Amino acid sequence: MARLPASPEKIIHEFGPHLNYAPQEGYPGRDEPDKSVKTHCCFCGMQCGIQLLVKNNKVVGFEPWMEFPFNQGRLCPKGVQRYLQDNHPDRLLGPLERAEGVGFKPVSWEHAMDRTVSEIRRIQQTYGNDAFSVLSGVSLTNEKSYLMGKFARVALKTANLDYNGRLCMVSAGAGNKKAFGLDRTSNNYEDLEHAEVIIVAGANVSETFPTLTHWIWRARDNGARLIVIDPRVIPLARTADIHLPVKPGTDSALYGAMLKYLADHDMLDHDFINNHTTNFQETLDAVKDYTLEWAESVTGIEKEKIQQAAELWGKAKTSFLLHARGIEHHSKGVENVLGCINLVLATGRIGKPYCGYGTITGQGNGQGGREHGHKCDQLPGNRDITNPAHRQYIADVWGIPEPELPGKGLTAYELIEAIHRGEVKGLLSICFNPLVSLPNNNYVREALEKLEFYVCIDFFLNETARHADVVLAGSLHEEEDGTVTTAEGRVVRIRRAVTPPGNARPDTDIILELAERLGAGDKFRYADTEAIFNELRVASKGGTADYYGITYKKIEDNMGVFWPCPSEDHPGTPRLWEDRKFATPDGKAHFNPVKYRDPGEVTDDEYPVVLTTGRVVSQYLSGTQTRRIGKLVGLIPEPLVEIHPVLAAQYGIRQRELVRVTTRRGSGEFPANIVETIRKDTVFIPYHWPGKKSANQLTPGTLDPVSKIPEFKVCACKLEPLGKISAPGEAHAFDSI
Ligand SMILES: Nc1nc2c(c(=O)[nH]1)N[C@H]1C(S)=C(S)[C@@H](COP(=O)(O)OP(=O)(O)OC[C@H]3O[C@@H](n4cnc5c(=O)[nH]c(N)nc54)[C@H](O)[C@@H]3O)O[C@H]1N2
Ligand SMILES: Nc1nc2c(c(=O)[nH]1)N[C@H]1C(S)=C(S)[C@@H](COP(=O)(O)OP(=O)(O)OC[C@H]3O[C@@H](n4cnc5c(=O)[nH]c(N)nc54)[C@H](O)[C@@H]3O)O[C@H]1N2
Ligand code: SF4
Ligand SMILES: [Mo]
Repeated sequence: MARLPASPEKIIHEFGPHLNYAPQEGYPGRDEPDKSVKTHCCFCGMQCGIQLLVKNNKVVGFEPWMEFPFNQGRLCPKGVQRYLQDNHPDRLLGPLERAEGVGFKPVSWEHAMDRTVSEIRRIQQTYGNDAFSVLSGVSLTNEKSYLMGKFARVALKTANLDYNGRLCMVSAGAGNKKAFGLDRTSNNYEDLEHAEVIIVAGANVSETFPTLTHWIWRARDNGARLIVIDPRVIPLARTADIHLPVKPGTDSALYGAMLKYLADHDMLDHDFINNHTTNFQETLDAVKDYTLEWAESVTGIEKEKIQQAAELWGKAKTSFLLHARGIEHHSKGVENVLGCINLVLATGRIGKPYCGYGTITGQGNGQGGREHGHKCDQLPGNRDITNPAHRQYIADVWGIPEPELPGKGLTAYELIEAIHRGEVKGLLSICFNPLVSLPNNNYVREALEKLEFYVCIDFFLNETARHADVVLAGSLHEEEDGTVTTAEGRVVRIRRAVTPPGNARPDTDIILELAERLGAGDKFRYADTEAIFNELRVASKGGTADYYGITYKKIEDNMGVFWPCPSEDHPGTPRLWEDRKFATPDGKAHFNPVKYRDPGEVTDDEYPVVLTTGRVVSQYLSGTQTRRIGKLVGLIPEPLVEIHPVLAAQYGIRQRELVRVTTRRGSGEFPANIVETIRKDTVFIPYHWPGKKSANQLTPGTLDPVSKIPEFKVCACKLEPLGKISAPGEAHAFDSI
């Protein structure tokens, strides 16, 4: 069969909307689907609208959902293949239990639940409640995210609950809260369209948020100037007006120097700074020595380019600054974010038409999932678990005495460290694959082996689940109703298209039954998913992430509602801060001083090359879902190490030669991809693969002191050519774990 073109627009135009449904050679007699269900893609934070085609309780294809305002039918290569997960032969069809000699054996739900609950009880009675921990994830809907927070605090009574957003949005969240008192992008993406200047910092939009590229192209068509800040000439940078190839780990020096330049050349919005912000002078003082020459010496970017970027940004009337993990996955992640926010506040261009700022949320429900309380320091509505008034409010909603509500627990990587030290003995994970996604994963593996009991809820046996004692077969995105919140802050409806196959069960049913068996059933009785959402609405009421006025009906009627939405007659808030009242206690936006400091690990004679890690367009996160879809595997079958020709020549590395990349944590072998699109001192490896192909064998467990995000984006490595040319796809993606 002919290979399909990668461009989704091309697919739709050339093949028509019935692409996956149209009878094809070799599949005669495929007839009309029973129904088409309007829902959203299960992958990234764009949450593109899609219609799933269902036949005999199976998803058999898709059609674009043209009316959904954000993507208007457009989908990326992952979006058009996502439906292939449903009937995948690896799908878990019932609970499993570890069995000596055979790996796992199927068991009944009764047995799996009994064993799980008795192990939880044993561990908590022996070592205390906090010795049993939970790791959750934000591919889960708002309802399930909320439920996991309540389940951990009310049914398990443990403080030790955290989530995979800890690897993702927490630096941005902490920075946004410091500056604005609230954690959401300021404007919806339609405001990109008429922005005069757009900065994209550490975000490979074309590969990681492909459908967002459309809004940037719309702006370009309208004459927008584009500044891309990335150590690589990413696809978006090819046509940028200015590309700043920053040395990984040095962004805050760049933003500091740009701020000083704006101040020195009086390109500031004095009225906005004086009336609506605090801390400007202290922030400026912090960068008083940050000349363009100094910034060039730290970041490796020519000073003329920094000056051009500052001039463009300083003189614009409208603008949008977007960033993602490239600046956030650092031990200075929060400082980098604040450096960007300082540039936005200095020019007052926020919360006005075509003037916006925001982090681009990564995971499908990365936005909603970071608001409703499955973070170790957070209660629903983005409330603070250490704030007595916030605790009392949530304890009342949950019907428990406030002192029974556990306090702040450990963050995700700290939890792994506590397991490694033997302090935490049990783990329940859902929607998280830490063995592939956490840094220094040889250390993570050692920790997993020390657990006395580990239970995992997933629909595939991911790499971490292979270390579990019990695996509970849960549900895919399209197997439960619910809501998610897109990267823009728009709360949308996920509609159930099919029910779980075989003996698999909806995640919600599994969590509710565990709560029942743990003796907390009276706090966990809901008629349906909407009832969970209605409780979440009340729990979020009055918090900064206020969903109280959002109902399922309102979402249906409007194709989504933007939070905050405090009352049922409130239309929702696509653009924040139009009234210039920020969510901080004093109502002002806060500048924050940022001094440059080195990353956690710098290069030296032994480890002379910078290593950074990230993504490719065809794979998603730890790859559990996308490494199972043939066409996506076909696009990029294995991770390649990107090396500049000059660096390759220095080591005598040839194209596709296997290269051993070694850091202080470990080493892996990757075929070389020699490209001119990367800095000469830096190599890049995508992280979606396990085992010997895992980038996270190499990355350090250094954390940002505030957000506790790991420093995935910079460490020091050495390179060694192995003399063997590897044919494309030869190194198998599923080798040992
Ligand atoms: N195809 C695909 N799309 C995805 C995902 C996926 O796994 N695959 N995951 C989703 C999720 S959860 C997330 S978080 C997002 C992530 O989206 P992005 O943040 O766009 O993705 P990354 O590839 O991790 O990193 C982005 C860029 O940061 C650059 N970078 C590295 N170090 C630095 C630095 O020090 N400074 C600067 N300025 N840039 C640097 C890298 O070269 C890279 O191009 O993508 C979402 N979308
Ligand atoms: N080196 C390096 N490491 C990184 C990054 C990087 O840039 N570089 N990026 C980091 C980032 S930004 C992120 S977000 C993390 C992501 O890391 P993870 O969260 O560990 O990655 P996922 O692949 O999403 O793992 C989620 C698991 O949840 C399952 N799942 C998905 N949806 C559902 C559901 O609805 N119900 C249930 N029960 N299970 C579900 C999937 O099958 C999968 O096994 O990785 C981080 N790790
Ligand atoms: S851009 Fe994101 S949400 Fe849209 S189709 Fe691609 S992976 Fe899915
Ligand atoms: Mo992420």
